[in-house]
Amino acid sequence: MTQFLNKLKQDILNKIKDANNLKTIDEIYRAYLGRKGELTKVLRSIKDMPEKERIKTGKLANQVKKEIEEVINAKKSKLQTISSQLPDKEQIDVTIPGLKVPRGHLHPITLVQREVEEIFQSMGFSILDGPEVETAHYHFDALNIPKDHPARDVWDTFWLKDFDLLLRAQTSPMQVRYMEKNNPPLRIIVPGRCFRRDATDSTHDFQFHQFEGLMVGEDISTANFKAIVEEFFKRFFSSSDIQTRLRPSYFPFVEPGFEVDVKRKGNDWLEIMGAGMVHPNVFKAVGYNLKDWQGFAFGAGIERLAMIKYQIDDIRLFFNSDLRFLKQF
Ligand code: FA5
Repeated sequence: MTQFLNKLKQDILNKIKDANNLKTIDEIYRAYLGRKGELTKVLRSIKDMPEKERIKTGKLANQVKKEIEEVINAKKSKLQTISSQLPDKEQIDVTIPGLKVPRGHLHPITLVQREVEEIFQSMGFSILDGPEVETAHYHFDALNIPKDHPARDVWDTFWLKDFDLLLRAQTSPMQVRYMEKNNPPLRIIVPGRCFRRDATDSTHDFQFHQFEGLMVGEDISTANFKAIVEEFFKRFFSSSDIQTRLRPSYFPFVEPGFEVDVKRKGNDWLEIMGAGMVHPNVFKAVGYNLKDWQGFAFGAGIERLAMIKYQIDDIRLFFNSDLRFLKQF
């Protein structure tokens, strides 16, 4: 019996040593020290043994039981400490794939603006940025729109109360700012945001983007303007049979003035830009000698270009942040 008990003790100790979770420890306890456990059975049988045997085996069996209980308790508390430091949900599974951070992408208006810039850059134009808040001088007076001129009403927009400042309704003031500081020959493009008190509809918003174009030299003519915008449309729409038309129009800062329309899929025309030959009064305002220089200017709507290119029938889709729309670009 002594031999049997020593062997049993060794087996139990080995199992406890190998156990690496609380559930296994409980199973070991039940298997040996539970009500029907192996060691419990031995302890129960002691009372029926002959006296000599009973004393010897009883002493050993109780020692084994005490020792096993101590080792089990020690192991249990060790495992409890480990598991409290590492709760189940934080256990690391190195096989789980990493979390994907969804990447955004450029807004369609930014994409179109960059495309416009690239095309004009390849034709020798420089790209400039201008202020979104303008003075009345650059926005009106220097553009041949004096205070009492009815054309002020068209661009009379959001004023900053008590200051002579307004949110620009067009990118044209940058013509003046640039020519004041630079002499011809020059070719520039100025993309940027504009603001108007226009009622919104499918082709008008109160906030939109334009790009201003300006080319001045000794003999820059309407023919040059036509050639450059037609080349631009051809490249922008990747098509040589895009239909455009030039209509006479009026802007105080050009003479003569035009508007350029592009034919849409549904066969109607959409106005894309205002344009014309720079008015002598604008050259005067920036200090150019009228006899030396002539040139053309234009202001085109970036949303309108994007609408034709991507067949979008409502301009308001660009800024209502609907991801179903934006994800298509
Ligand atoms: C102008 O703003 C002139 N500064 C253009 C110009 C520049 C003429 C240089 C001559 C020389 P207009 O108001 O037509 O013109 O606007 C030009 C373009 O901006 C329009 O053809 C259209 O494409 C776009 N646009 C104007 N208003 C809005 C609006 N509310 N929403 C969206 N696009 C608009």
